[in-house]
Amino acid sequence: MFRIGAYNRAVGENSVFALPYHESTMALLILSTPDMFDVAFRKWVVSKTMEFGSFDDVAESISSPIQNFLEDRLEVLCEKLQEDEEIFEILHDYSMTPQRRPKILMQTCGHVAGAAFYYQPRNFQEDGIQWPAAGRMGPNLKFIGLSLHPVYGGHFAFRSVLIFPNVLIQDFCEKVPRPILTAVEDVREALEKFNYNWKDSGFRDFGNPSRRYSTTQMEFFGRPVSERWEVLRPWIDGGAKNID
Ligand code: B12
Repeated sequence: MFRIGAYNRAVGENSVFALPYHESTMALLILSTPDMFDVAFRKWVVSKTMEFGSFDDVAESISSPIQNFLEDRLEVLCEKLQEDEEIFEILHDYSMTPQRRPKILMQTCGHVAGAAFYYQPRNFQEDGIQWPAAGRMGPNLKFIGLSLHPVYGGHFAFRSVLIFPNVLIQDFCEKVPRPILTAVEDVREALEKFNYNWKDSGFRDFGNPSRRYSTTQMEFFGRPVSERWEVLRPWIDGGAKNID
């Protein structure tokens, strides 16, 4: 939980990312943990296969399975809030403005809420050394920061933020996030793995997480979107024995 004012102060009150709410407005950040995929999403894939008749039919009809699954799950929550006549706005990690700018910066939210420590490259530079080295990222890609969670390391994702414009929590004090890595070299290594080798999920293990993604989940998120459905086929074809 955090106040919009705390987020706006971090991104810069006059920045394009500042959100237009009273500074004491309550916001709730939703993260997904390893079980989101390995338990809940798996059940959803099985039920969709039964509904559509075959795995191939589901794969053909649903192009963004994780997004679709999360929308189904959040719909239940939103209906409940609407029943209670609560006014709220929901922003997702993938919510973009018409100019294709993220509507909300999830890593900043995570840090401000005290949920996950956000390691930003600019804080780990050294005088006289050019780090990160120029020219290693693909076209139009920036060397970006990484958030690490005290329990999950990098085995989690930010999903959504619920904003309640009528709920003002003036006296609330956000939690301070726990630093996960102490040595600057470890931070640089984690950031390099996240930016140069994210497909192998190695960055997720920094901070010694006690809960981790399954191999299926790591493979799924390491693949291009068009190849992801295929990773899930064993869930249906092989039954329970193919679940790790
Ligand atoms: C754009 C984006 C991409 C793009 C571009 C990535 C790139 N390398 O250029 C694409 C689509 C390619 C991409 C790919 C991936 N992404 Co991505 N991506 C994003 C997205 C939507 C926005 C990031 C962004 O543009 N930020 C804008 C810049 C300006 O923000 P910033 O640098 O933090 O600057 C702000 C802060 O510095 C703040 N600030 C200033 N001072 C201070 C002080 C403090 C204390 C604080 C807290 C803040 C603060 O103010 C600045 C703004 O004014 C976020 C989701 C989201 N909505 O946030 C996910 C996100 C960063 N991606 C994520 C991931 C996991 C990935 C992938 C690994 C996907 C995958 N398959 O699993 C890959 C590869 C990552 C990589 N290293 O490139 C995760 C990272 C999770 C984590 N643990 O940190 C995020 C958060 C999504 C999520 N659902 O969790 N991604």
